[in-house]
Amino acid sequence: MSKNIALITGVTGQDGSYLSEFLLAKGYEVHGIIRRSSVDYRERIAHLEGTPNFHLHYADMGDSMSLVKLVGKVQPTEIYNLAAQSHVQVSFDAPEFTADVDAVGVLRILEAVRTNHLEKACKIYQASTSELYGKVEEVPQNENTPFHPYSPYAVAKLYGFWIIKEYREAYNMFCCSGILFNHESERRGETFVTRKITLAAARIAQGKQDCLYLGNLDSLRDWGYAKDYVECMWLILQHETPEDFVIATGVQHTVREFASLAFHYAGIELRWEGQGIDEKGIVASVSNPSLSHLIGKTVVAVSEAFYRPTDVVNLWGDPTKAKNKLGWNPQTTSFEQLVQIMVNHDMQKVAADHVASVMRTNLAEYLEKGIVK
Ligand code: NAP
Ligand code: F7E
Repeated sequence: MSKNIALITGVTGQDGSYLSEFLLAKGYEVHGIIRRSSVDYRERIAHLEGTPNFHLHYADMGDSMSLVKLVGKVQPTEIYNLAAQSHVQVSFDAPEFTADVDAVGVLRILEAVRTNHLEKACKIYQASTSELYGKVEEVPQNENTPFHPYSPYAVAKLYGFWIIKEYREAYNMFCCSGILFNHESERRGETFVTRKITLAAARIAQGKQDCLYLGNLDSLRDWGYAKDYVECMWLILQHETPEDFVIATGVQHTVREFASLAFHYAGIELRWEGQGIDEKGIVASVSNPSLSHLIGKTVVAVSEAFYRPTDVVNLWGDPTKAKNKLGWNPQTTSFEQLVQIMVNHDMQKVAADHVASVMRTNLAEYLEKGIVK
């Protein structure tokens, strides 16, 4: 039997790290694309480095030649194109870079496969997004809902979606898009709203932060667990025909609800007062007497800095097709479990960071006093 060889772009990201674990456990040879950085950015995959079937290569989504050479060298049977400038708000500040990586980057991958004559040998998964629905035209959204992208990120991803479809039809390639709704985890980037909230709740509960500043609290999202979603990426490529799928939980919550629950798991009950820019989350009660000094304090406030020029405010996915055709269970991890996993992780992380910083301070003092040489 021929070997399964996966090439993952975006391997250092949230999804890339979970997908690598998933494919390695299935016996795949996994190759990942990394790019050079002046700081260590491989935290999410550090535990996989040294694993015999796990290989990293330098390349860049903006560098066609590097992609052509790498695809030729690795001869993948499946490519998972996860690399992207994935932050919607950042795409307003760096729209051209976002378009180059998130739109033209998809074309570069497709052409790298064609240049190496692997059209029939290699399947391609494209990391598409619910952001395509943007200024939504119906709720909930399914595979037939019209697109209305509402940010430079979404417009770039729309190109990626259509170029995948075009190559499928023009060259008969097995390439598909997973239209994934927001999926989060303890590995989520710290500037996305969920992780920003869970880290802040942990810091506030441990006296390391006074207040969390957020943008639009009314925004609605369909949040799932990233670990559950990478299975779907694989299932999409194992389906007998190349098709696009919506991947979502089918359950919707506001940013405010996410924050209330995250603070709850950190031992703090919030009450909300005021409207719009003046809205505040105030501590109503605490589960532990050691936190009683927080009662009556404002721990969440709104800042215009986190409003977007255009914001997508009503995402709600209908995963019926993925459920029926792929046999995927959208409810593996509930919203409550997801928030709890993230808060528990960040409570431990903040405590560990504190211990490490005390140790660093002590070490500096000991070095100064000559106790440690
Ligand atoms: P992420 O954590 O931001 O990871 C993005 C990955 O892309 C990182 O590995 C990053 O590398 C890499 N990358 C960025 N620019 C690159 C370039 N020029 N060349 C090579 N690699 C580059 O994103 P994620 O949450 O895992 O999401 C994975 C994919 O799914 C993305 O395409 C995202 O747009 C899409 N998506 C995500 C969600 C979600 O809710 N998470 C939902 C729908 C779609 P560095 O580590 O070097 O920066
Ligand atoms: O924002 C609102 C914000 O940045 C969610 C990416 O993975 O999912 C992600 O994009 C909502 C928005 O994710 C803050 O305005 C309020 O309405 O966590 P986010 P996103 O924009 O939905 C999609 C599916 C992707 O494809 C993307 O790659 O929360 N919000 N206050 C805030 N958002 C942030 N980041 N920070 C705030 O302070």
